[in-house]
Amino acid sequence: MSEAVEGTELDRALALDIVRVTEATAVAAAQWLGRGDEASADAAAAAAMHREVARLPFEGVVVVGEGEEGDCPVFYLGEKIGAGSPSGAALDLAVDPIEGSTLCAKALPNAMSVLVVAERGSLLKVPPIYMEKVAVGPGYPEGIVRVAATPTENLNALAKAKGVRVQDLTVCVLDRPRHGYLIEEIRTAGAALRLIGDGDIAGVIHVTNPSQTGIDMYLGIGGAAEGVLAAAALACIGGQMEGRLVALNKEHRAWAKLAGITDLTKTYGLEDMVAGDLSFAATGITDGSMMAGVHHSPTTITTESVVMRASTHTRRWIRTDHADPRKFD
Ligand code: VTB
Repeated sequence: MSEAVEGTELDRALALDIVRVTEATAVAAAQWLGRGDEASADAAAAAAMHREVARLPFEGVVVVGEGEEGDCPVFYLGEKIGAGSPSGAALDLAVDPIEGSTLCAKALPNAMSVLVVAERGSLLKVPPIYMEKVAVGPGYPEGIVRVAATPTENLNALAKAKGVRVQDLTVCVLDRPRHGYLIEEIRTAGAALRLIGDGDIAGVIHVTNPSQTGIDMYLGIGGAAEGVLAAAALACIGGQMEGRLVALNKEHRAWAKLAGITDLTKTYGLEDMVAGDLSFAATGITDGSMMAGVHHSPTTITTESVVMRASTHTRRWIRTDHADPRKFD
């Protein structure tokens, strides 16, 4: 990662500011917890995040957002947002007001609010399509897993590097019909599976700490936006990841073209997805293995967040008692 980041706009402006944003977003989302209404939860969270980001002292450009201009009211790709800065510094923004809307609507674990701010031009711009992903934690030889390799090849390589049997490895995969072949191959190879309903940013982050999470590898096809956000987290924590965009239909191909993606077979390494300094913030909406969710008492709302920085690998865990819940009204 770049070293000339001390004193940059990114350095000065942000760590706590961006946590305030994800906190307010999580609190807004939590009002819809367990209501079975993903759309209202998403709209409330996006509006809260938009309101808070608009107050920050930078000019941000949305590069990973909610969709194309005209398709979504806020956080469309290319939207400029922020209160501006005297130096005119511009930053890339990648947002996911609710990672795991279904988890929020069903009050299931691991829904969280995510915001990444990065040096201008450093984040891969992805259309709202899919990405095939493979990720492992830090400490392994470079290139140990590849998106072009078979799941069995990746498992064998990881087992060898870790000095264990494939049977001792656990792979996290989104539980989707499209992953039937993948699930079968992983089981045949002998590894265990952690099947998750949603939330593949958390799934990828879990590979960075296998002794605690029990997850050694992330595999499969999830959102492309979530892929870049997960890559941003790994840039802060360490670990390896590759991604390849997946267009399932004509509309996806058109979106990819609009985003300037000409080669859908290209493999993106971590540094193709996140090329400069960045800060990553996430706040739990529902209780999860990384953070607690939003909790209410009669006088206080409590949130738990993490904010991390790529250039320094600093990770701060922040528990906040919001003493005046009315400010979220
Ligand atoms: C995943 C998951 C997200 O989208 O990226 C998924 O991690 C991919 O899309 O939480 P499908 O649901 O179509 O499989 C989310 O569920 C967010 O919508």
